[in-house]
Amino acid sequence: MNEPLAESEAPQARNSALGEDALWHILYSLGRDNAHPDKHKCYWGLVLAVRDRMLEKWASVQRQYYENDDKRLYYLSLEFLPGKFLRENLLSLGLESEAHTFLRKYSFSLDQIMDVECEPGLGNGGLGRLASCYMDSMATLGLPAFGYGIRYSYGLFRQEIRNGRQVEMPDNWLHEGNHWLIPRPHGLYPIRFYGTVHEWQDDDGTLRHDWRGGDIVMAMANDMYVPGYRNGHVNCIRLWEARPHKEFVLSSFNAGDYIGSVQEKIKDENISMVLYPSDDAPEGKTLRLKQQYFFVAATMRDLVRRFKKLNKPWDQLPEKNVVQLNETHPSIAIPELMRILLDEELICWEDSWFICQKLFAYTNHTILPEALETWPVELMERLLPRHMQIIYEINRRFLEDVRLHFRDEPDLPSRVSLISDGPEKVVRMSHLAIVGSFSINGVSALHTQILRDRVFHDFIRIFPDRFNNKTNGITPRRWLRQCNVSLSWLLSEHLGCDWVTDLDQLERIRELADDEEFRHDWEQCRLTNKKRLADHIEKRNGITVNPHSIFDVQAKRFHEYKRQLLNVLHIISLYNHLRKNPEVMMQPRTFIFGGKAAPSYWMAKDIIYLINCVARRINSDPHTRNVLKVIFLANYNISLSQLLVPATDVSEQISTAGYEASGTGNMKFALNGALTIGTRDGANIEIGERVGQDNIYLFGLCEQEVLDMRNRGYDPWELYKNDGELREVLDMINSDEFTPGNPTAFSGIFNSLLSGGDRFMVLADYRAYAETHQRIAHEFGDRELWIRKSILNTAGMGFFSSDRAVREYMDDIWGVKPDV
Ligand code: GPU
Repeated sequence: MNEPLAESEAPQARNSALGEDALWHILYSLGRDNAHPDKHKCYWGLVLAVRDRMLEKWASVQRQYYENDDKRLYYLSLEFLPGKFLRENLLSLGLESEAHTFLRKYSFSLDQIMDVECEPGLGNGGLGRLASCYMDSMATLGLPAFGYGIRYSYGLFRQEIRNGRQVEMPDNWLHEGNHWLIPRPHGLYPIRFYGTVHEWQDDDGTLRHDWRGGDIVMAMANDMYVPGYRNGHVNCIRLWEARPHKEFVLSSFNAGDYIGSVQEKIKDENISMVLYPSDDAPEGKTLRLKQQYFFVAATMRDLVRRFKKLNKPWDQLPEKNVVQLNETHPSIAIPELMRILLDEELICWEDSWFICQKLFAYTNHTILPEALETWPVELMERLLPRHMQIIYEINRRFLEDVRLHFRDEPDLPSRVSLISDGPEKVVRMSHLAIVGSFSINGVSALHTQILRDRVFHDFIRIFPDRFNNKTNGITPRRWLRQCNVSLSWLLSEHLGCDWVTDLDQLERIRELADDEEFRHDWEQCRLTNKKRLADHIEKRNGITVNPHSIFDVQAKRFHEYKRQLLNVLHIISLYNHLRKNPEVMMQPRTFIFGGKAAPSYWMAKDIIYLINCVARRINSDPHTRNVLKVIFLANYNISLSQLLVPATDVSEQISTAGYEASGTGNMKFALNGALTIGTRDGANIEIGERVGQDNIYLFGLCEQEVLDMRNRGYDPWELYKNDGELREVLDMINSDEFTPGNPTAFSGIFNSLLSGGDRFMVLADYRAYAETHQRIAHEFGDRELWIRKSILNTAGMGFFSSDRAVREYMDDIWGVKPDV
């Protein structure tokens, strides 16, 4: 993303062997003896050799963008979750076998050296992982696209389980340095906070504004490269890191305040220090708003700098660029661009606003009211005084328009206002994003419908053409080809290799579901994956699980709406049933959980504790442990997910209908041949349509029924009274059954389900859930039936490729074209 090299300076493509280059780098780049490289040296040597090859391609692709005058896409996201790089990059660049040859010489496997790599946890969950899947597809489709985010020094915390409870440990992922990331210490951008706004008049007498003073923090780029799948294309994700402002530090030095100046330096670097560990529920802290503005301001500088080099008039900015906002987190980009155009480029309001509204597009990822971002006006006024003025002016003009067009609806302006009048005035970031964008999309059909009908209903009438749906997708490279090698081989044997970039090809295995030999091979692949997971569980948790049991997995962030509770309640009732009927034949089951809770989300942490207490009790009961196991895998992340996904028989997607915007874990499991037990929520509905209703287990209240039931007055105590099995389970939770000597350990959970009104309708869906599980256990026993369903799941999942999703964005929203 630096200046493109002139043709004569262009590097020559590498033609030495990958292994030779790795050895070269061990000596000359790492400064280590390369005579008998150990695992670490082999890993880092390989990384540098792979990186060389990516950089060559990247440089030529950048040159191409300029030469072809391409329209560029800027994808702004406060989170990215790329997972480990080495294997993925080898795969994309077609360098796997060369890497194997090199490693074999030193008796290492790729698996072994992958242990050296640490995973960048620069995101919380679905939203960050989606950004990474989309970056992969953009590179694979050859789009002129740039990812932008923050290089957090500390990623999402590492989760340990101690005495059954989550403990958060810092994730110092950069402690060894990281050669996948290239820092660019030259050409830093100054980013301002606080300060004051001065007014002045230009020669025409127009009132102008100038934001001055305050604190300056420098933004330094760190570039991370994303190769397309075997197409010679490489894009880049630019992650900004906060650096101290030199002059400021110097002036303090001169004043003799050495310690004071060092403290200032530390304060400035804080901005990019740590990722906020909340998901679907923003924390209204000043530092978070600083992070948002910091990365957005630096990004808009990059965009404007590149545009200016083209020497085109400003009204062509949206013809040559488009900015996709991943949630409202980067939506301060809208007033920031207004500020640049108005105050620095001295363009008039109307033209500036016209440019903005044609440039930005906004993706919404949640309808949870507590997750819709707002910022106190008072904070915004202090931290970003000019932006607050601009937001007021955007709002004034917008509301004037609304009043004009909707004369007979006097309440409408206050409902759609960018600023809400409560006890504390706040800026509603989603309203800002809607008013300032030409496209607003939801992430599944149901979610977009809910945005239309409820959450943004007023805006649909004001901007009917702006709203659209883009159902999420996942990259088949990481989520099938890489994580499920055995199944990938089987697929390629029958389909050829094109499915990796054309996932609809999977349809062609539908007919093989009737082929006994294919079904046998399919089952063997699944068993291999399950054994690998069983080994991992044995190593990590010291518990032996039966690879022939049903592997039932719920792996995702802990949130009440995702209802891990519903799952545990059912496990306890299965346990009760077994104890009461020791002679009963039951399909052996292994229930596996993984996921982190936000450190301040007490209820979610209690649910983790409950699962671990129930697991301890069940796993140690000699009467049940051959048929029932409960496993909590600590520190769920992308790497662990890659191990879980291909080994899962039953995928738990059981959010309260209407609450999960889309879900993407649901897609990963089904793509790998798991059967879903799920509610009619998010993308589950569309998965059902694609894989066939016979091949998915949908249960429980649908979104409308949830609303109706709540409106009618839902009383969880009624269910408690009438369902004896459920009551027994709840009473156990409300006693010291799982926490001997401490009967109140889970009273918070008990109360939330009963006196608290059961906001997420756990009890309401309980019976349907338990019955569905019974059907699953029965059908799992019929191997032919189950494997057939498993194959039909994979066969139907082509639609959920992120290549399809990105193509839809490209055609309907971005208007960018592949350049390969
Ligand atoms: N999501 Br908002 C997050 O992971 N974090 C967030 O802060 C917000 C949404 C998720 C949704 O919960 C999930 O349903 C969706 O699949 C995912 O974003 C990607 O769209």
